[in-house]
Amino acid sequence: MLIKVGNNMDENILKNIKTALTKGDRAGVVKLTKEALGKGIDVKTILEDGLIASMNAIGEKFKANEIFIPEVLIAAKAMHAGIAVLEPFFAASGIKPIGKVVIGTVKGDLHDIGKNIVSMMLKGACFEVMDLGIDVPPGKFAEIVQAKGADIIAMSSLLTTSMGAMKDTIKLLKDSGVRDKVKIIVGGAPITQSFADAIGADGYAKDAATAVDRAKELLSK
Ligand code: B1M
Repeated sequence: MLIKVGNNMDENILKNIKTALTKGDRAGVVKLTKEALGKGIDVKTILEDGLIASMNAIGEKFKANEIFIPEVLIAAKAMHAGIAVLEPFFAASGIKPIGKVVIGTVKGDLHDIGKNIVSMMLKGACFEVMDLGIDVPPGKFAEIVQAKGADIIAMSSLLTTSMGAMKDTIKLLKDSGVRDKVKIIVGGAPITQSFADAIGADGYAKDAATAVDRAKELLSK
């Protein structure tokens, strides 16, 4: 029943998905994703060559300052709508998440717009994401790693006053004996590579697209 993209009509649908996603046309992405399924294009191809390829292109444009936060957010929402159409078929297609990320804005900090973009882009790149929300105490990160396991902890901070909570979290993970079980990525406006190095994080990302790249790099190590 499943076929690979092999003809112009199929390629056109994937191209149209890309155009719709780039425009942030949520209804269009949903319609075209359903159409692609209806034409028998396999779920993995729609996901990888349609939705993920489009989101990667958005990430590159964002990094190059060709588009900005609002466009990324709108595209990410359209991407989610497309993924929601495919989700019921994932298990049958053998698509597995490429890794599990536990994300949160650290203790004392209520800013979540950037964190949510990072979260959405990670989901778009096929990571399983557990979002702990805002004002997340160090103990919560440690508890989740111990109880549920994770490949990556991703911490966001927007305030100079909350940056220290990242260091506290890493210390608690060490004290709890789980530091070596996870990779840690940090980011947010006041965070720098040298701060990340100083607190012993494994990676720093200046924006959401780079966070996806870092997460992939860390998993491949
Ligand atoms: Co706040 N705030 N705020 N605020 N706020 C800032 C951050 C501030 C720079 C404004 C200023 O003074 N110029 C300043 C911080 C100064 C500092 O410490 N250096 C500030 C302050 C002081 C405060 C309060 C203390 C104000 C007060 O009450 N006196 C207070 C603190 C509350 C608290 O958190 N405890 C406060 C409150 C708020 C609101 C609630 C009103 C609101 C937040 C709403 C929300 O998030 N739901 C708010 C907002 C909106 C802002 C500004 C205007 C915008 C932040 C934002 O969402 N940017 C901000 C000023 C500014 O940036 N112009 C400001 C857009 C977002 C997409 O960018 O979050 O940087 P950003 O995320 C980027 C990257 O940083 C990166 O990727 C994202 C996308 O590419 N990134 C990661 C983020 N997390 C990452 C994690 C990663 C990797 C990359 O890996 C894990």
